[in-house]
Amino acid sequence: MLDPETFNNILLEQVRDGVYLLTINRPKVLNALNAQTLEEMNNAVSTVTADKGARVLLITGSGEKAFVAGADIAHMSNLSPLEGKAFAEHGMHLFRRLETLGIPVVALVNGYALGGGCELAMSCDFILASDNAKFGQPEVNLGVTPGFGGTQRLTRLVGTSMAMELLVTGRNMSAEEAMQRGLVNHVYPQPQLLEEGLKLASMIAGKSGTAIQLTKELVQRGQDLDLDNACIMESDLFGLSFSTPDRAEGMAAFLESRKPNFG
Ligand code: CO8
Repeated sequence: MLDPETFNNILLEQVRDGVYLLTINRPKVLNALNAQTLEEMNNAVSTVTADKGARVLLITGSGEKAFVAGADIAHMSNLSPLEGKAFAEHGMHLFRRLETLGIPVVALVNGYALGGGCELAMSCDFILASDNAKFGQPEVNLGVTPGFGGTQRLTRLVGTSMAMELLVTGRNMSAEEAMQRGLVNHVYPQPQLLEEGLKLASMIAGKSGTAIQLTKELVQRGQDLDLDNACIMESDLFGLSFSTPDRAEGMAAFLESRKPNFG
């Protein structure tokens, strides 16, 4: 556990070599995100970034009921329009940071992922869910729009018409439906979710960190480019990967019929 004194609303642990687990820890309000929680998450991301041995960041919620049930409605109910905009920008900045972090970020969605919770999960590289997870953007019920990227990321993930249905009805999706629609990669029984997440994280942590970093950059940046330019970028970073110690180790290991040790 890292500096437990520093955080009130989250926990950050290095659970295995190179594998960090960030737990949003406000179970009494179903892990709702207020400004302090966003700030603590931002600081946690800085801690992880500063560790050159970090390989994977897992994000989950405390308890068995919720990942994150949204932005904190009590907090938002007192905000002026400009404060609301600043709060949205705070979340946007953090979520974009997760999306562009040099290591994979995996959401372990262990219950409700609504509003800002669904938006947080969608800003991770991919989502593993427990069988009791529920996803939705219920902001229409509160008289506001999504504000942490929900209209944009949901549309990119499930397509315009399905995103519109979900956004204008505010209905929840089960974990199974979310998987069918491409939002979730795998669904596990609730008690197995963390263990499955750790297993996957350990597998990723054994691969080449530099290759993963460049791959993530290609996938993230390539989405906003036309195919010609995206493929040029891929050739460039492929070439760049030849300058790394991981390339020397990975190819030598193959030729010597042994497992690579990427350190
Ligand atoms: N914010 C604050 N408190 C919450 C939230 C939340 N999002 N969700 C739940 N809580 C609290 C409840 O008020 C309750 O507190 P208390 O025990 O003091 O009454 C406690 O958590 C337990 O919740 P419930 O009793 O309601 O539990 P249920 O099992 O009956 O229901 C639900 C669970 C269905 C998840 C229900 O709590 C619910 O509908 N929550 C709100 C979901 C929601 O609308 N989320 C979207 C919020 S808006 C948003 O996220 C916008 C993001 C962009 C922000 C942009 C910034 C401007």
